[in-house]
Amino acid sequence: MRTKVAIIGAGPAGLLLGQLLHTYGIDNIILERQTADYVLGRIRAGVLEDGTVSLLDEVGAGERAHREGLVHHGVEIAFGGVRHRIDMHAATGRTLMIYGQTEVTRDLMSARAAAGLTTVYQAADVKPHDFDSDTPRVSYAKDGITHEIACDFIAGCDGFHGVSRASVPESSIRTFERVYPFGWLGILSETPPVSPELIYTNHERGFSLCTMRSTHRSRYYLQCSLDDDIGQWPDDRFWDELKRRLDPRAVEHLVTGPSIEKSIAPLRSFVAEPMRFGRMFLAGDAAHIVPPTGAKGLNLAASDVHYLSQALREFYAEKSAAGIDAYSATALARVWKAVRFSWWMTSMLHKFPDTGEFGARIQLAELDYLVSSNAAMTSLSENYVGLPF
Ligand code: FAS
Ligand code: PHB
Repeated sequence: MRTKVAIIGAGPAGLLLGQLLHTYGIDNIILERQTADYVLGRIRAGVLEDGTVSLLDEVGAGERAHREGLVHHGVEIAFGGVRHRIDMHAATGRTLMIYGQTEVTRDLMSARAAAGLTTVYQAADVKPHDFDSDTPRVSYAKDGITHEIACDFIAGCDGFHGVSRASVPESSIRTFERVYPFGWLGILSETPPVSPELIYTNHERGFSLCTMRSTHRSRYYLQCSLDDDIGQWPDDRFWDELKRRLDPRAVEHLVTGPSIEKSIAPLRSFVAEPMRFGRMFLAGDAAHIVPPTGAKGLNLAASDVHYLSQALREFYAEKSAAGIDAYSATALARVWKAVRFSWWMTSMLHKFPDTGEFGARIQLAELDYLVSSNAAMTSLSENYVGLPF
């Protein structure tokens, strides 16, 4: 089998890249380790930057997002029992869309199927080969038979635990990492959101986030210990702890109900440099991870594949390698700004056991300055709505 671009991973990065390349007339195949249902079953991001929505529009997969997504003009930051609104639209003229990653993935899968493009699900033992030559290839096993795909390029869109980055010789890659001393315990419930916009709360018991997927489906997060096990968090305990961290008005409006999903995610900042190795490119979580506090993970995957698809378009249309040569530096420039912002939001809003009372006071000073300075709120807004591609 032969294709122009072999994409490893059918998460948002791989699927969006596949559709962008198809739009530009560049043949591609996606190899995915799991089943489509498994991929759809992972509950993850909820906030789309307008740049991400524009890419969905560009590939003809944005219609349902515009119909069902919620357009938000700001968020609230709470501390000391008081909520403060950050009017991001007033500060930037831009908006956010609340539309779950699961739905983005579903829409991209539908668009791909409608275009008759090949996605091999349950592809086992996927391996990139010879990506430091002009004749890269990818092998995989399906139903006990080993297959090989000859290609011009390989796109490693296989997430943090994927095979692509792991296939790069250690001497050719540098990684930068910070692991946070806590996790996020997330719950999904068929209950109306506690407030029309997101509420990020800094509390002495720990961080909490009130978000949503629609006007009848809410998502809540609690900062939790890395030692916590999901079995220790029955729904009642989750709701009781959330109420202890929320401001009085939020507690009054909170509607609780049975969880339809509950999971604990560790938090880390991670960047691999470079993001290109000969004929193989990394994009999305395969190259970087951010703590979800800044709502950047999915949106960074989108900007990576925007840059990569433009570079490949230029290569095939104009026989120029300028774009693919510049891909890593271009993508990393935006990645590191989002890593910084996500680290800053996480540092400001979470309880850090090792920074003590002094650290807690510094956080409150940062928060107090933020909500009393238009310049500070504009800076937060610019980063949250998404820096330019
Ligand atoms: P993904 O991990 O989504 O997709 C990679 C795909 O590659 C997967 O389908 C995987 O099965 C496949 N794969 C892996 N190894 C393979 C192999 N060897 N062969 C073939 N296929 C392989 N971001 C936010 O903005 N907000 C959030 O609230 C948020 N919450 C998150 C919660 C969790 C638990 C996690 C893990 C991430 C969260 N993120 C969040 C970040 C998340 O949304 C990612 O940024 C986003 O999924 C990135 O998309 P991809 O790069 O496509 O990686
Ligand atoms: C979500 O809706 O899941 C969400 C929103 C904002 C974040 C993280 C997660 O910062």
